Amino acid sequence: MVFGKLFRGLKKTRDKIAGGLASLFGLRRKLDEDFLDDLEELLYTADLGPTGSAIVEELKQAWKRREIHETHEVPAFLRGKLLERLVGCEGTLARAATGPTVILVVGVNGSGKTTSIAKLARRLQREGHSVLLGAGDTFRAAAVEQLGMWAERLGIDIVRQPAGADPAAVAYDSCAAAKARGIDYVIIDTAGRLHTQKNLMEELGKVVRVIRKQIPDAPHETLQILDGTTGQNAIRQAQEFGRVAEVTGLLLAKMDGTAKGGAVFGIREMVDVPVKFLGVGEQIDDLEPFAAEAFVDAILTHEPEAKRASGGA
Ligand SMILES: Nc1nc2c(ncn2[C@@H]2O[C@H](COP(=O)(O)OP(=O)(O)OP(=O)(O)O)[C@@H](O)[C@H]2O)c(=O)[nH]1
Ligand SMILES: [Mg+2]
Repeated sequence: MVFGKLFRGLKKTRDKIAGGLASLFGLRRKLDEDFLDDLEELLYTADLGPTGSAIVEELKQAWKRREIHETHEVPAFLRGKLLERLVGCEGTLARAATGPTVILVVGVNGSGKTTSIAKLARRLQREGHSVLLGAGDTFRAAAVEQLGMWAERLGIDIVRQPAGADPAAVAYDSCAAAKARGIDYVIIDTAGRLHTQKNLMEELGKVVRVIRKQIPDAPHETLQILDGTTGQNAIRQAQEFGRVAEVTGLLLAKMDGTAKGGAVFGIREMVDVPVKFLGVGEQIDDLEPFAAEAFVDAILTHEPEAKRASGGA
């Protein structure tokens, strides 16, 4: 088990889940209906939603079939059931067969799009890839500036136009520049929008169409950035967005700022798009590719245990 950035970033969720479980086990050593009720309530408050109830029901059946007898067997059972639900979620990005890979980044206002783009760019850069950013949020001058600042800090190319320009034109130019310069990844920012804003959703459709004029099989990824602090509400946001845009992956930002990290399970269950990355802080390196085991361990490992395992630091 690794106690790195992800582990630190998920502290609030872990305090809720692992901390809650520890006190539950301290309180009740006997596995009975009361324990199961308390466990269900705990998982509910940790924002696991229907997933929590479903797992407790499975636990109840296992207990009735006498496969499980005591509370100390519960953590391993939970771990297995939680992992089962994350099958298919992994931190890998699609890659173009040849030429630039295009990643289009979408989401509602303030979800963490621009910051996450900078983090992704940094990650790809560290893996040895060349990256170009497209400042497709032409809605506000400040948005172009924000991306420009990150590009400068990272020393990577950015394609931009003055505020008010057509975002599709920026996307088109970005893809053209990436092809001409032999760039590996193009990441295109977009203005925040709600799925209900018909014109803005159509604008997104246009962005995709012009990207395809340059690179026919692009965008290779359309990443929707979700604000992790919204917990279960992120489910609806992803479902609704997914109905109007071809989202291929989810990035949950601001996971460090919430105890509602359990929402990942509901998202996985209710949205047919894999969680690919987690944002765990405001710094450039605070991005973690999603890994089911690391995630489950980071929310289930009670802190004193973690300290023992990591040498008491
Ligand atoms: N703590 C924390 N803050 C984050 C994370 N990701 C983004 N933020 C913060 O969230 C705020 C909004 O981030 P932006 O990247 O500007 O969000 P956006 O979706 O581009 O916003 P708009 O362009 O206005 O729609 C900023 O203050 C970021 O620093 C994260 O993983 N953790
Ligand atoms: Mg932005």
